[in-house]
Amino acid sequence: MTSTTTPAATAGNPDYRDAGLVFPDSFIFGSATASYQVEGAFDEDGRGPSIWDTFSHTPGKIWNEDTGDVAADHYHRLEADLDLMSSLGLAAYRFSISWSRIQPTGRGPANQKGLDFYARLIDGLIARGIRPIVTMYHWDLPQALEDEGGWTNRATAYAFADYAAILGAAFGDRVDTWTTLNEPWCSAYLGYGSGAHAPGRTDGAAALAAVHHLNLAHGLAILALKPLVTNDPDFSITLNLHVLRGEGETGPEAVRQIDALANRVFLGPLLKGAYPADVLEDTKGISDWAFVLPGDTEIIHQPLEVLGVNYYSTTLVRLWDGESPRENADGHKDVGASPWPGADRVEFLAQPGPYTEMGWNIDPSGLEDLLVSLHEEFPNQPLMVTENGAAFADTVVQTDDGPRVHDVERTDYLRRHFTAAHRAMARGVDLRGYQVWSLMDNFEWGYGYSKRFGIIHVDYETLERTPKDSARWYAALVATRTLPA
Ligand code: IFM
Repeated sequence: MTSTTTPAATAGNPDYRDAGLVFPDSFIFGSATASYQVEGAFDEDGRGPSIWDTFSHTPGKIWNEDTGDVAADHYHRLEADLDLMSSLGLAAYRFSISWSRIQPTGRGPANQKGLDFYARLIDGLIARGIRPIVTMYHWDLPQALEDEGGWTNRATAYAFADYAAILGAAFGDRVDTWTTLNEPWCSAYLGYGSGAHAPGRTDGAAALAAVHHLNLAHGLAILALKPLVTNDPDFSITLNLHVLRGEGETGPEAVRQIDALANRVFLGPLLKGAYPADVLEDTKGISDWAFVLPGDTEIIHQPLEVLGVNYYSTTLVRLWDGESPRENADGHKDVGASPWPGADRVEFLAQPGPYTEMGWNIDPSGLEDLLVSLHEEFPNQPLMVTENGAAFADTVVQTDDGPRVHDVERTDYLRRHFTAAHRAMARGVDLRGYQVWSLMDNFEWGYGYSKRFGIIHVDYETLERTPKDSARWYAALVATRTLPA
């Protein structure tokens, strides 16, 4: 998305700590999680294995050999977690549905116990006045479908549409927002390109096929859902668009290449009904894109009531000169192959701090830039921040008021990013809401339980929940709609 030739260009107050900003009454404050990251109960009530069960149980793939078998045990602690959301005053909860809880092998009849769990969740939210924002797919593909080729197989997109129809028939009267996919960039390029994520394949051509089949799955799912819903929901998809900064003379060309692979390969078919010509050209040595069949881009190009945007940090790139030691701050050398098919000359540069515990630079100007540039390119497209938050090393301290987590850095991170969002709205962006990542500490994929993103602390021994100071700060923001000092 947005590109500049100087890193971290910030207009106005570079601190992004404006106080007293007021969000409109209609603004939807919420928080987000994902099924494999929080639910646990991996083999209960008929749930089938997903690619993340297989991957996390493969030695060497996850920090400390952690798995999502128990995770935050949300499956068994649903009522208490719903009460916690209510105590924070959340207007929305963004969660994902585990496909293999609904269809254990990704095909065939619905597993009633899986549907029952999500019915309890959705009804529990509605009873508390919290909008259900459903993500239908947050990376946990049923393993049986991966055994048939996963997202490299066109049939997976059609299986996803069948799954969408099951969800539509079960919950199509009461879901507020249907989000088809979360961050298909990660599913395609980390899952099939770099191998850092499940299913762990390292094949650039497979990653590009996965991109297309994920896009196709999105369109097919909306077409399957629409006739089944009886309320008036929003249809959506969530993308982790890359905010790109270019360094030096070759910056603009490096930005173009990564923008094509990371952003426009999704935005093009989704919002314009066509793949960008340059991405096909840049990757022609890897794939002929013969998997795009006539009519596919029309299927993908469905109206979206809201586009979900996940933002954490910025990316700084230039082209490698072929001689100097090569920089690679996006870390893909650590995991083997590149997640960027066809962009072999792009170098990912370290950026100025401060950083979160993930090593990601903190730059709220990137969120403002991203929202404004999306608005400029797609002026009639409403947006929602569907994820933003930060991992920091938290400690629980005992106080006279009971256990507390004084997560000053996370609170400051959120405050600065809410300021950025508000500034974007002041510049005309139609931003409908903001879902903080994450409601509670959880399984952070390859990092296992070593990174804590929650505004609620989870003790992984006792599974006890402790709202952090950031949760108290957020509750005050939600209650007053005004950014506290
Ligand atoms: O935890 C993830 C989430 O599953 C997808 N978006 C980024 C988060 C932090 O890495």
